Amino acid sequence: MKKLTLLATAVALAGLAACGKKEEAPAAAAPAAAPVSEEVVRLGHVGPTSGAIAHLGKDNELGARLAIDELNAQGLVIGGKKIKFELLAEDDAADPKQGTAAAQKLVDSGVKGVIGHLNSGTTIPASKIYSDAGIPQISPSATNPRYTRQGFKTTFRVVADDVHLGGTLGRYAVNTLKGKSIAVIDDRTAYGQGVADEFEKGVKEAGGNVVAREFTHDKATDFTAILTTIKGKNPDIVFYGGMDAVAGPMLRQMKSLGINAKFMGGDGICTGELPKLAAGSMADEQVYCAEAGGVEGEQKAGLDAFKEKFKQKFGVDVQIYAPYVYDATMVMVEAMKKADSTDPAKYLPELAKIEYKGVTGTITFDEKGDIKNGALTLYTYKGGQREQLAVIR
Ligand code: ABU
Repeated sequence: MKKLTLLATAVALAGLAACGKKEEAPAAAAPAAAPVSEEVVRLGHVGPTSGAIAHLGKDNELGARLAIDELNAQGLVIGGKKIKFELLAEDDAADPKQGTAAAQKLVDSGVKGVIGHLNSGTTIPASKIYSDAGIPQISPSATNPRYTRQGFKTTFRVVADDVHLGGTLGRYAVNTLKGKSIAVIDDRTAYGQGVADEFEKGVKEAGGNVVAREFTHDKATDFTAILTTIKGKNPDIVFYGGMDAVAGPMLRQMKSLGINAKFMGGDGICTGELPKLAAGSMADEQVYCAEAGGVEGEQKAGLDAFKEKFKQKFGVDVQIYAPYVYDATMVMVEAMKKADSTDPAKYLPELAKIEYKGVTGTITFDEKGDIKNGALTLYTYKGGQREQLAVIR
């Protein structure tokens, strides 16, 4: 508006000057409009791009890169400035200490928002740093409920939490898979232990029987002792709360010990990589897991198109949460557009009340910052491929 007023004034002055001349001179050319200045807006992404689940951290990071590339191609003008987004991608190696160091580095670099982290164990401690700095954070994959229950105004999550995920899987184990005796293992991380606890509650709620509860850790490779104990209880289902990098070798060792139980897990094992990590030890329809989101009907076509676009651009398949990272980035920028500002204090209120139709469905947040009406997608594996069973709300 200011620019238009200046332009009109300049044209009017040129007109007045022309009136004062005795001889008709050719009309002066209108001054060129001042170029829109450019603002570089830094957005952070954090995930484990090194270590045992680097394939998942890279999957997430590529989701952010795709969103940033598309946003930059749009040539957005926010607050009167042409915006160029710059992605600052940090590796937290799924380690809580590295997670807080990465968070501090991003805050010090002046990011206007953060997408991440991937793991609950890194996302929760990092969230205090972002909250203290007033920087909005959207986790695309951390499912521990504690993350959004700390009273921070800056924390958001675009996936369902472990209460929903673990509880649903627990009831599914009893009601649908007809599990009579169920063993539960977790990796003692914020995610693994939390989702296993919720699974156990779901099993008990449905009248099922948990015959063993064991634990390992997120870097373990040998499960002989706990699997031997579990074998002695003869379970028909083994649930593992943890990530695919541990679940794969666990499945191999279950097979070599002759444990033929079904194997269940949350979103941490529900990846494209699991069959490779299990190295041929997964029978068809032996493994059941759930992604903490999902779409059906017409929306499914949008998600499928995203996966195709992702493969075209990066030459790899989506592992699990890249579409959620993409949407989280788009949602954050949508809030900036609505506020006409990239200032976190100004766009945060818009983010809290956003309604955005993304490739993973409609994103709106409740008062804690959790996605409203979050979905789960149940999967099994056949022929080494993830196969969708159902989307549940
Ligand atoms: N939600 C599974 C993987 C990430 C996490 O919550 O730790």
